[in-house]
Formats: sequence, structure tokens, C-alpha cells
Amino acid sequence: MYSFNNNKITIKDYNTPTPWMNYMSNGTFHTMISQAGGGVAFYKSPQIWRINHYRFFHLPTDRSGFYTYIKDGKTVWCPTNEPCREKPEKWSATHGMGYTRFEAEKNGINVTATYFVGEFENALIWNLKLKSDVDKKITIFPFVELGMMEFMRELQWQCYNKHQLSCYNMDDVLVYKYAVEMQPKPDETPLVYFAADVPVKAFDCDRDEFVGAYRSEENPQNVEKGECTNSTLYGGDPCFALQLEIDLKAGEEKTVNIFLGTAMTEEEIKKSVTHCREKDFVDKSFKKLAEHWEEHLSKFRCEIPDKDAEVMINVWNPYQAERNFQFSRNISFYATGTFRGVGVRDTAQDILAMVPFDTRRAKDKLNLLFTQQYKDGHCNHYCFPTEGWEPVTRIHSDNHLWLVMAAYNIIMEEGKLDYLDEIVPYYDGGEATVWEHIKKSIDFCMENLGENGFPLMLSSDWNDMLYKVCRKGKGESIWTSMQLGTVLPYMAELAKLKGEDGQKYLDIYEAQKKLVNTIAWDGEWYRRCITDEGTFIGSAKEPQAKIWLNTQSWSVISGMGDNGRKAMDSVEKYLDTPLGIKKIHPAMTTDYPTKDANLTMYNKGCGENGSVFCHANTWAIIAECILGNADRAYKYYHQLLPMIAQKKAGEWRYKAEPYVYASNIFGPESDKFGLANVSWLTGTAAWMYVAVTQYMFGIKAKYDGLEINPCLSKEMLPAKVTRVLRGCKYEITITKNEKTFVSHIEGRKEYSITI
Ligand code: IFM
Repeated sequence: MYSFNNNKITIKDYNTPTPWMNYMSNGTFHTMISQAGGGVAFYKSPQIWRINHYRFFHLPTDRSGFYTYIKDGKTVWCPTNEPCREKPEKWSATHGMGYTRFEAEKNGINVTATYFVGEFENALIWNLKLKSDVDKKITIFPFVELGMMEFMRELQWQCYNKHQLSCYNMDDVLVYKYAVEMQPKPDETPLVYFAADVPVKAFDCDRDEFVGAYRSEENPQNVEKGECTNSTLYGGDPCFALQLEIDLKAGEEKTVNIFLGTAMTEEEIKKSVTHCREKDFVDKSFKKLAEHWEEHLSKFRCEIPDKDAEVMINVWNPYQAERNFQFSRNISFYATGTFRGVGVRDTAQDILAMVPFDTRRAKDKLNLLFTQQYKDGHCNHYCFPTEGWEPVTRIHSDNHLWLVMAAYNIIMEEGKLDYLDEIVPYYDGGEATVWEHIKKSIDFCMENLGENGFPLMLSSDWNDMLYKVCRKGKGESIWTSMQLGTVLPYMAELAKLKGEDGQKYLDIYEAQKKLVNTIAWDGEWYRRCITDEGTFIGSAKEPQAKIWLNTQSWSVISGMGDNGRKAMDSVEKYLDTPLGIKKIHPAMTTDYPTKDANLTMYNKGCGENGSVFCHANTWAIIAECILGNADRAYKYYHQLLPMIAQKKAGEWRYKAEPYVYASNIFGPESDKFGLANVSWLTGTAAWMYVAVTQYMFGIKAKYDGLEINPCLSKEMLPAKVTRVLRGCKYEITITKNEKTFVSHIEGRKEYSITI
């Protein structure tokens, strides 16, 4: 059904259990596209500048998209396979780094359609290569169903606002103008265009004219008729459809390029289209894209016996992490891109996997998050920098602490303190250096301790669902204490490097550690939190949700848990399944701990209630590496590899892509055990990358150099790794009997290597 080959995956059957997606982006213009050509394009923000219609959760699934109808006599088919009922005789879809390619054949016509977004113009390029065995005249109809740019407005106000839209022809370039009452940022809203680099015979801008009544993308009436009607649209439902006549000589290959792009004015559209139509533009853009990814992925590469792990480590995990860094949790097949902007907690974690690749990108993102911090040290929960909307101001106990971790990682990667001196404004006025910002994070935590001395939960910690048990403001988070414990030594180290006294951070650490080992220890594991009423969640004494994963793994990560080893044994005993580690055990009923302050509305085994929560699995892998348990770390790592979990669960049970991590997998208490959910945009991507590169391979940037401390099981040995640090390339070899050798291949080495 699929095969991996270098930096790509080829899917041979279009009928996958869910759409298997890929993302394309140049940082401004973005597209998500499935193996069947469905998907959505947007300019900067899917919330306010969405280009085409993608109908989430509707039947048929995965519509609409970026389709080209091939009309060959009476036969109509699409190289994307969907949406026509008539199917190609041969077909494959290949997802690569920033591009997707369809190869299809029918009735002697061969089409290769490559979709990508290049660096030089804000456009999705469809590069079509057409070939025929015999002389043929065919008509092709590239088509995009446009939508209102604001998805929520479309759902609510479409009946009025649709009559303010226009879509028209400007010298064979179709233009869509979204200018409606009360839209956000009208002056920054682009025009959308659709152009080809071959003559246009006719076009349609009115979707209903092109498709016809009671029809769909499956069988547009103007394709059936073989001609567009040159419809324009000043009010109604817009589309872009072009009619292109192609004369194919036997054996000859013809190239047609289609550009779906954005520009601010008609003049700019003309310039952009002229540029796109230049002879080498498409080839140059594609070459640049390939070079970009080659460069990006060269920062860390490994050769190991486990080839499934190898392809994830070298290609798909860093690729997913980059896309996740870029899009936060905004838009995927599962997330509609309507409500979540940039989450401080999530994005700060995503930054961790960007740091080894590009510290400037990491710093820019982190600086954005610092603008959401208040002078007292707490942070907004989400912000909407592109849309300009008000942030979500709930105060969580963890957001501000993630900022410390991200900043520390940047300093270690760069091996210099400069970043700490960058000045970033506070959300509530004034500005401060990054160093001051992160000190405030700790201060806020210390000023918000509960009766037992742990950090107050506030509006929850990393586990979203804890919000209900601390509404009265008294609940305390044991996990946040461990998160604090993880970053306090970082603060002490940074203070020392800055020539300041960091002892107070170590003192706080010791005090919290004591609480963790006394109040939080339950006998077999660490408890999770304390409710407003003083009940311990995550205790053997409780009837449900007795053990939670995070306080076990973080007891080790923070170094606080004197019983960390025992706690991690309990993880294996109670939480591990063949498809990954559950977040809690046993799953809860919806009236626990009380009907009014219940922890969950999720069905058992789903989402936050007893699923295998992949993000949190990464911390168990890290904890096992810290404890030196290479075999267990590998077991946890390997069982979550998407292609392995998919094989074990079965492709039609697992459903999601076998090349990217999902957020969670339904747990054994669900009758759908093994169903992977919310793939692509998940914190799993960043943390899994950190887990495998920095803990299993054990290759970590430290202030004065590279630390190499592997924890690899036999399946990963021998290992050969190249890692670029501060412009210097190293080759690290770890032999079967766990001896490590390092050679310096490129760049000027100015720091130490510790093995
Ligand atoms: O930590 C959260 C994240 O912010 C959103 N998804 C679920 C996670 C766990 O609750």
C-alpha cells in the first residue's frame, strides 16, 4: 500500500482509511493536501485568509481540493484519483518534503502532477507533465472551489456576505476579491489569483455555473459538456476553473503549470504571474525547495539497523516537527483552523525541536511568546498575532515555565549568552531582557504556591482536563512542581554563567523535592495533583485514575523523585500497552471525582481519558534513558513509531498516516483500541525528536560543547550519527559494544566534546 524511499513516501492505493496529508509552505502561503488531492490553501492565517473550501467532517470526506479534470473524449478522470468516479488505470501519490506528486495513467495518457509552494512567489504551483502514446487532443480543467476567507463568518453570515464577493477574469488570469463588511484587517487581505502558462480557452468563476445543480466535484457539468461558460461572479459562490486545450503528439511530453497565488493588488498579480510564467521559474523554485530540505535535514542524520526508526529520525520526525513549529495546532484534517492561534504552552515545546536546526527561528518564536508574558511572570494561554485578535488570558500553572526551558535550550545550542540580553516587551507594558523574563517565570510560580507548598494549579497544568478540580483556586499541581524542578537547575546554571548568584534556585529545588518525596509519594507511584477539596488525584486510594503517567516520568526528568525508578516500573506495570503508554489508569467515568467537578467527559479510552497519549510517551522514553534502561526506552520508542503502531493495530483500525505521529491512540478501554487520532500537529513531534536525539542517542548541546551519552539498545546499534553544532559537523560512531568515537568533519571546532 505504501513504501518509503529516501525523503518520500509513495502511496499506491488512494483509498486510505483517512486522508493522509502533507503540508507545503514558504512561510506565508501554505497548503495542506491529501493523497487524493483534497486540501486547503491559506495565506498566513487559516482563520481569516483561507483560500478554498475544505469541508471538515463532511461526507464525502476530504473535499474539496486542487483538482485537474482530464477530458479525453467522453472520459473524464483526475490524476489525483479523486474526485472523479472514473479512476486512472495506474496511480500513485508521493508525499515528499514540501511537495506532493501524483503519477497517473489512463487510456494511454500519462500525467505527472507535482504540487508545491516555492520560495519565490506566494503560490501553490501545480506542475503537470502530460504524455500520450498516440496523438491526442484533450481538454484539461484545473479547478478550485473558493470559499469565504473567514471560515466562521462563512458558517454564520454567508447569506449576506457572499453577495459582497467578486471573482473575475483579468487577461486570462482569474482574480478573487474578498472584501466584506466587518472583516478583520481589510487592508492586509490579499487578492487570490489563478493562472496557467498556456493559453486559456475559457474559464468559470461562478461555482454553480461550472458544477451545476445537484452535482458535485465528482461530475461538474461544464467538464461533462467540455466547455466553460466564461462566467464571472459578483455575488454568489466563487470558483476558479480554467479550460485548457492540449494537443499531445505521440510520445511527446507537454508541461502545463498552474498557479494558485495571492498578491495585494492587481498590478502585483500581473507581476507575480509574469514571474511565474518565466521559462525556468518552476524548475528553479522546485530545486530551491529540494535544497532547502536537504540542508535542513542534514543537521542530524543517523544510520542504524532499525530502518523504520531511521527514516523517522532522519526525515519524517524533523519534517513533522518543523511543520508543527510553523502551524502550532492550527489546521489539519482534525483541526479546523478556526479557534486556536499560537498556544504558549504548545509552541514553547515545539521550539525545542527547532533549536538544533535554526536558533534564529526558535528565538523569534520564543520572543513572540515572551510578548504574552505579564510583568508578574504569568502568560496568556493562546495569542493570535496574525489575526490581531485578543488573546486567551487564562492563567495556567505551566505556560511561563516552558519559556524557561526553551530559552535554556537556545543558550546551550548557541554556546553563548547573547540571547538572554535580547529585549522583549511584556504584555502589560514595559519591556525586559529575556533573562528578566525567565526570572519572572520562576517568581510567579513561587508567589502562587498552595497550602501544601506545591504550585497552584490555576486554570490547569499541561493536562488540560484538570481545570475542573481547581476552579476554586486552591488546587495544587504536583506535576508543575516537577516541571519547576526541571527548570530550576537551568536557572542556576544560567545565573552562574552570567556571574550572578543562582543559589536561590537550588534552594527552591530542594524544598520542592522534599514535598514531592513526602506528600506526593503514594507508595508505588507519585500522585498527580491535589483538588480544591484537598483530595489527591492519582492515588491507589482513589477508585479511578489511580496512576498518571506524567508525575512518574517527570519525577525522573526533574531528578526530584527518590523513587523515580519504582515509579517508572509502575508505568510499565499499569500503563503500558502494546500500542504505547496510557496517560492514566484506569480510565474514568464522567462523574469522577464528583459529578459537578468531574475530570472528563471523554469516553473511556479516548482522548484525555485513558488513551495512549503519544506526547506524554516521549517523556517516559526520556525518563528511561535517564535511568539507563536502554531496552525499555527502545520498547516505548519503537512501539509508537507510526508505521509500527499502524502495522500492529492494522491499517484500517489505526487509520492515520504511517509517517507522522498522532496526538493519541485510543486505549484498551475503548472498543476502538488502536485508532490514531489528531495526527501531524501535536507536541509529540518535537518531544519525540528530543527524546530520540538527545536521550536515546544522548547527543546534547551543552554550553561548552557537545555531550554524548547514549542509551541505545541492540536494535539501534551500531549507530553512526552526523550532528551539526555551531556550524561544525561531527560524525559520532557508537559500536555494538557501546563504545563511542567522535570525528570532526567540517567547520572550526572551538569547544569540547564530552563522552
Ligand atoms: O497540554 C495539552 C495541550 O496544550 C493541548 N492538547 C492536550 C494536551 C494535554 O492535555
